[in-house]
Amino acid sequence: MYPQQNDIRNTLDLSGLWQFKLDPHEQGERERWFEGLAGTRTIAVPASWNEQFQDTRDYLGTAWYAREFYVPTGWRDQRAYLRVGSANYVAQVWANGQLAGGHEGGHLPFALDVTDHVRWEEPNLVAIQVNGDLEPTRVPPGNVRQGLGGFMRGYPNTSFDFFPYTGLQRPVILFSVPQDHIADVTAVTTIEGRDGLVHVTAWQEGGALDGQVVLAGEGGQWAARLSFTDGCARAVFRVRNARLWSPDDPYLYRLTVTLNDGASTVDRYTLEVGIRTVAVQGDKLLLNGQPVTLTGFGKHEDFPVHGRGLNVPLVVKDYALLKWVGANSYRTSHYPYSEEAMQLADHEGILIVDEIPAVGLRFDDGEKNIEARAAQCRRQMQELIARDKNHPSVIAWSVANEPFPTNMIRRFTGGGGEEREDSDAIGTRFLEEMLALARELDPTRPVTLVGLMGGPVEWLALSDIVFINSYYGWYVLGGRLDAGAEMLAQQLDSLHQTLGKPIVISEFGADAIPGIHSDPPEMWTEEYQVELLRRYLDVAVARPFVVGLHVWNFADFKTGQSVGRVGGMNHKGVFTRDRRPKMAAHFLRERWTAQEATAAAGACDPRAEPASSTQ
Ligand code: GCB
Repeated sequence: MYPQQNDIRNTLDLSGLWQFKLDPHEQGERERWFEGLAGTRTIAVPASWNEQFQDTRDYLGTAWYAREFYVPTGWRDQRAYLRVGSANYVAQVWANGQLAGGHEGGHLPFALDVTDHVRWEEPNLVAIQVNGDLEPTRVPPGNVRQGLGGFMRGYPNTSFDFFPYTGLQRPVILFSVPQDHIADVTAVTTIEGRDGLVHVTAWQEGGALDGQVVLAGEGGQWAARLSFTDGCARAVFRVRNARLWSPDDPYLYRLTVTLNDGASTVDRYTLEVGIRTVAVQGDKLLLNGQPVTLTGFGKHEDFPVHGRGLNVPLVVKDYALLKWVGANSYRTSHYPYSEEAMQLADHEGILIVDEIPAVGLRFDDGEKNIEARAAQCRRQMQELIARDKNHPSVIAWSVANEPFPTNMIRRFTGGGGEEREDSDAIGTRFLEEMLALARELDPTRPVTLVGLMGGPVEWLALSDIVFINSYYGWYVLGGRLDAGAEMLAQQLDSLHQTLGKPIVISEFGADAIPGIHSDPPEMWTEEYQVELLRRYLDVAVARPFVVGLHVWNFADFKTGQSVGRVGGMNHKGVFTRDRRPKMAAHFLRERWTAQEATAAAGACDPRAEPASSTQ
């Protein structure tokens, strides 16, 4: 659970300046650096380490962070936890020289019980060892053996198209809870007629206390007793004429769970709850029983200097720009984003497709590697759903981005890619397993995998909603916008005919270097980017089964260096990296905000070209 400061619980944010030291020869543990770091420099946390110094840009190996802090005396009777929001990729934590635990996986929080290590009335030392090496067994993978002898390979050698930022990228927080405490709360909402039902499950740890749950918001306040059996208790509230959560009205009720020992309140935790449902029906995506069309982007957590580090003002700015451009949604491509981003999405009514870092997966490098990645994907899926299950903004889980069929190159080059290979069958099992796990952990949301253009239809068929990345007019049929649009239309129609499910075009776009222009449009110009987006929007609008369009990308973002990435950047953003609009942003705004106007007027398809614009 996200740490909370209230009258009982405490938090101490350790963001700020830390000591930092690279450990390229892996000598730190042997030399007991966890007892104190010598010869350090000072670094900011949270932030990726790569751009804070010139010599750390491409360094992904082991490094150490350390800092001292006091624990408030008032916490003496409570349990204390150290919580790391994100350490990319693997971390070990020492408290006062004692190993407290570790974590693998770069974008999800972990909390370690440090109660027994705390020193009262004197400084405490925390040391965190982080390693961000790219390895085939990690998720996402890197340094994967590839054909072509390294020809045209990028640097660093990722299996994904974004810079492998490394370090303590989200806040490190010390928090305390009472000995007997609320361990978890789940709120699931359903709708019956005009009523909203809020189904609450609470878990307590340590005690056999009684509890109470109170829901408050428009229409009143509702309370129920929680009696725990085996640490678990349930309650259901019926909210008459509920004010439903939606992008137009992201209304949140407040749900407070308390534990008491008869005389006093022992623990308290408060959640914000949006009453809403998500469902797939035939080829429609429904929010609160009504068809919804996703407009938006694939994004990245990316900005100069702090890299992938949490930057709350940037989260706020990005959501303001999403609204400005008329977007209602985005995908957390290609890893879970900060908890603050999820909270703000709840407040602002942004619909989120929440993705684990399973990008660049292949199924042809041996059972050992494949199983290591599968284990990691399972863990990340469990941790992600545990973290984000209560956010009304999260409308779907994505278990992978562009898993790669072995015969892909042959599929592209027309060399008979239709025959199936063993590794495709391994891929099918892998993806089936991940989707089944997500469905089991959360039966209330649709699940998807994001397919590679031209990838196996049998993989797309496994999803509840078909997500497909599509680069006609760019990687395929580059320079040929009309031919690209024709291919897109054919592919969509054939997928719809075969699968009969709603389709989201989850990536499409063109790189555009800001300020480069041409008429007629040519690749890499702002005009070409606009014209490609226009064609995709036009093809989609004629197909009601296309329930979402996510442009790639919201903003330009940093990648490794390669021949396809000018200045080490992917320039498919409709905003520049510093959030200035390109022509494409203005174009989308014209299309997507006109959609609101026509929708409000009760007109036909809201995604249609506004009457005033010229073609
Ligand atoms: C994709 C990937 C994304 C890349 C994008 C591109 O299909 O999912 O991570 O950045 O293409 O621009 O090549």
